Amino acid sequence: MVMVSQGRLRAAFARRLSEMYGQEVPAYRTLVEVCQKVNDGVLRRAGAGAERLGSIERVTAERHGAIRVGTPAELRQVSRIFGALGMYPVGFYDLREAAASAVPVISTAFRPVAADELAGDPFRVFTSMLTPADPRFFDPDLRERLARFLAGRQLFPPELLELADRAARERELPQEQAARFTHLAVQAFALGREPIDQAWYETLERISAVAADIGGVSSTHINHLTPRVLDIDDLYARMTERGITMIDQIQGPPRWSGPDVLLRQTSFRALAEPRALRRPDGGLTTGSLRVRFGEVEARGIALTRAGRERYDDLQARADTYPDSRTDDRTDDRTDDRTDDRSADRSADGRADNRADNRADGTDGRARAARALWEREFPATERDLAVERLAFFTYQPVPDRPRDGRRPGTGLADLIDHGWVGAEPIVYEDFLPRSAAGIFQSNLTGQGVKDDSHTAADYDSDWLSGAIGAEVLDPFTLYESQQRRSLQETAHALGLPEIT
Ligand code: OOG
Ligand code: NI
Repeated sequence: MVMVSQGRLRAAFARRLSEMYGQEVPAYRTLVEVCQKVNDGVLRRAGAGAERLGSIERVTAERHGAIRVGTPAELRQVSRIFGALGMYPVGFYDLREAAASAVPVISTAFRPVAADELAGDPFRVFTSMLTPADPRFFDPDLRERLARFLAGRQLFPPELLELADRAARERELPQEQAARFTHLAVQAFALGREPIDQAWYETLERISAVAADIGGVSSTHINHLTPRVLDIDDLYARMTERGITMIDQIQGPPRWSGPDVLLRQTSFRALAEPRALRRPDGGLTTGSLRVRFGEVEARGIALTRAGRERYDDLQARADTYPDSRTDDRTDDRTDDRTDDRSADRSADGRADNRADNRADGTDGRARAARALWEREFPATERDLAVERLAFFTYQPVPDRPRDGRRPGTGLADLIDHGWVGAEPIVYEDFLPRSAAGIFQSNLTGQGVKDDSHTAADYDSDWLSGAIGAEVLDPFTLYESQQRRSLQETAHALGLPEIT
């Protein structure tokens, strides 16, 4: 019997999901096509350097999706399905606080955690769950009606869940069952065709478009599927040239001359899609809803807690810059300097200035952010490593000095004297502020959030309990990968430890 491993099952699912989404959302196909062109270009210009943060095979296949569910019971089922694919909940995101408009959800991301699984196919799904217990959004009556509606729907057929449990238990499925699992799973995440109760949908929409998208329909759906691009500024410019209106900025770190860190994302607005609606009088009509959108991302090096604090601080300071397009001229000095440095950047095959003019060159805040980064954020991988601001795996350099000298134990010395090499660890997670920005850019209205009520408490432990599996801490995962490599390197060099 031919068996399909969890890793291959995950890759197959990601591929099939992408085919389904491409059929349903043509703009997604354009996005993938443009990503491909950009990535080919970077590969041509930068050669092996383009693969510093993952092989081109990984990057080409790499996607993340997002889904939203209503209850802990639904979330547990999602967890069983992704568990079959070797994906586990990592990270807790509270978007109720991160977003300015009403986004009544908490989230985690299901993803592989082992380095070899991530290198194979890192498919991940940002998964949000409604927070009906939060009185800032829902009054007792609506909470009750929501609970009743959600209890009455079935997102996943029992056969899918049984196959999922088997795959998780046996860590593989026979080919035939694997095909059936993939088919059912892809279907479960397609856009629902059942008529939507218009009055109920609109009731929820007044509170929050996200609440309506989750609790107003009888199924769940992938609301975007995000490819990975190696030069997001170039992509932004090309999409704009093709007449696709992107949100007005790229979320995350600014474009700058130093290493890519964390995550940069941008998106285009959900397209209006026809949906069957059931009117209050029982008749059917066709309406249009905007629930599926396009997003693209560039990934960088994972930051340590200290690095992340540095990042958050720089972002907060950049935010205080007035967002005005007339500020450009006041900033000339900064501009000269950053332009000098971006010349180096093109030399190693990165974005040219073309994208800069569009994506952030006309935006005072983005330029300020960039200037701030050029001034304050370490500009080399080496500095990020020795200042313990980013995560790396370390290994002994094969042709290290063999002159009989004993190396010291300090990381900086070991790197600088050619004993130890550092490979960046890719950031595999999400950023709450960017996620909130993505949610927000797709909402039709602000919704209602009544701050005279106290927020309902939800945290990572609560979510672990709801899922029935521990929500893993991303920092701990990166940290242990780095620590293992430091221990092995120390051992290989005959050192007691590396400090
Ligand atoms: C999820 C938005 C978050 C990201 O990439 O930050 C997200 C959603 O809209 O359901 O996918
Ligand atoms: Ni996303």
